[in-house]
Amino acid sequence: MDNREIARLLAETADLMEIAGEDAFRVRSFRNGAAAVENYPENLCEIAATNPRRLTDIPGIGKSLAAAIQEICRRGSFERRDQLLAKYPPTALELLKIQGLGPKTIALLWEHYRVSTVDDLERLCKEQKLRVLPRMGPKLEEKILRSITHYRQSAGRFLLSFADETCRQILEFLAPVEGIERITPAGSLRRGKETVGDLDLLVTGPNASAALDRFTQYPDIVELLSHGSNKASAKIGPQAIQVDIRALPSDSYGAALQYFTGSKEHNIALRNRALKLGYSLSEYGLFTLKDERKVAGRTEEEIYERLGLAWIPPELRENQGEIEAAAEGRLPDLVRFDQIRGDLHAHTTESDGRATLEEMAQAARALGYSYLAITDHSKALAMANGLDETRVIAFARKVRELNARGDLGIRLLAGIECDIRRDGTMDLADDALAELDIVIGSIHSYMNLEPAEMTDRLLRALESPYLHVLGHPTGRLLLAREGYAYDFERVAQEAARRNVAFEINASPERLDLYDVRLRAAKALGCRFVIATDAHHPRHLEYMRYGVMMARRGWLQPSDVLNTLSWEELARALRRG
Ligand code: DGT
Ligand code: CA
Ligand code: CA
Ligand code: ZN
Repeated sequence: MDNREIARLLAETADLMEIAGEDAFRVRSFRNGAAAVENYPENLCEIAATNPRRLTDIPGIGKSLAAAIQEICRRGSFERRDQLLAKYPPTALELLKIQGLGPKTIALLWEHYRVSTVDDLERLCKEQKLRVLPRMGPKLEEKILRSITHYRQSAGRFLLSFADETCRQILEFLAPVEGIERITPAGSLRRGKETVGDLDLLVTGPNASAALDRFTQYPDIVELLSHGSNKASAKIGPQAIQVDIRALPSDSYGAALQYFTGSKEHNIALRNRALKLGYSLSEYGLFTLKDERKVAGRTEEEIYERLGLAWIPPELRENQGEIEAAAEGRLPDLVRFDQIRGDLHAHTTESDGRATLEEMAQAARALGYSYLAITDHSKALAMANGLDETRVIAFARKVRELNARGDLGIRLLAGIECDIRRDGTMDLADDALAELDIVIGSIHSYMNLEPAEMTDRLLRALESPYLHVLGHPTGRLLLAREGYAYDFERVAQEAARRNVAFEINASPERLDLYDVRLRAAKALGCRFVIATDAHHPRHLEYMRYGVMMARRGWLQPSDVLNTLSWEELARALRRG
């Protein structure tokens, strides 16, 4: 059992404890324990087997959690969890994924109506049976129905980072097979879409079908769906993500890669263009209509070229004007990861990060960056130990001293992720903000305001002369929470006018902003920073996902401020 699975069981138990109305302190200790387990570098079951007393040495793991972990390693569950699952059906956990439905409400619905599934809940809302309960009304029923729709759209999809990591592990497992020329992920993963339905892998080489055979031996397979000489499909891991893997001859590899990369909409448009030019296009190649002669198929480039097009980067293949742009030679020169010179959003142990400033600096330097902005939370986030004015000023001084000492090997920027209050004012006084190199303003509370009020709140925030960046601008959490509602265009216009950049938050649960909004904001003259919101040195590597989003938004290096050197960036940040 790996740490992630142990963490999942602990977190799930915390959810059930919350539904059962247990002491908030105990619930939190389970949550913290789950986070500690997930981030721990060694396998906990090995420790439990060899030296169980070491478990309580792990910060966040006390005696009772250590006992729970030992029990989990022994038999896959533990007593407290079993008791709770006897009381509430496991489907009750699914209800927690419905936005706007907290554990207290779920407990109440269970008490009154024995609601335990999403379908039950939907029926009750439609029959207007929620509004008769205390503190509930028609508005809540409406909101829950909307959330259920969103939940169903998300069901069966996975975060890009999860799909990417799963793919990496499979590729590693297949690496020893000999006689393979290439294995490439296609589908939505190759296009860098923020959520992925299933994985599509393509293999070519004289021994490609042996890769399929080996794939069926992958240790994490929970269900083998099919296995032939050209294709194998299986569901993998506790989340049962589906993987389709295809073996292909080299002379049609490009055609297959093009076809299985999609998107479906892009393919349909491309096929129509082929027909107009006298060709048929399929996963086997590009053929003349007249005598079915194959004219391209080995590489993607030769297919696009035959169709009079520049090669189109996968991130653009959504049939959003990329084919026209490729025909007219005006595809954007998309920003690349190797052009990123620094990260502009990172947390440390000063607030809710897990590493010290020095550790974060070292990790950023290892990535080859020339600067890193430390942007811990401000005081409104008391739970995260946010900084007040006094601490901000002391922190800015410390950063200046560290930079002056000159032995970090990287330039640190003193920053803050300043909370935007309900009324749109900044959580910190101007004289403290003035001490900082970079100020990100973010919303972390009152996310359900009416759109007009939320728009005013953001416009007011943009008035602050110290604000440089609007952090995670939609507030969405992928597969969990929709962004808050406001007039995006008005806010983007005002951000452009006041020279406040939009963040592309690269954290895999956020990826915020995203393609459509990026293009809209760019058209209005906005500029962007790509930043990871790292709470751990490892998270700095999420930058790649942020760059994918930027590319999906057609952004060029000149649109992205952290492609600049620190000196240029400092000038660009200065408020105009
Ligand atoms: P996903 O898995 O839902 O995140 O999205 P995709 O884009 O990976 O879709 P998937 O796995 O169903 O299919 C992979 C690619 O295969 C898709 O992007 C385009 C191609 N494809 C699948 N079905 C069709 C189809 O009916 N027509 C065309 N033209 N292409 C298709
Ligand atoms: Ca797919
Ligand atoms: Ca597929
Ligand atoms: Zn934030």
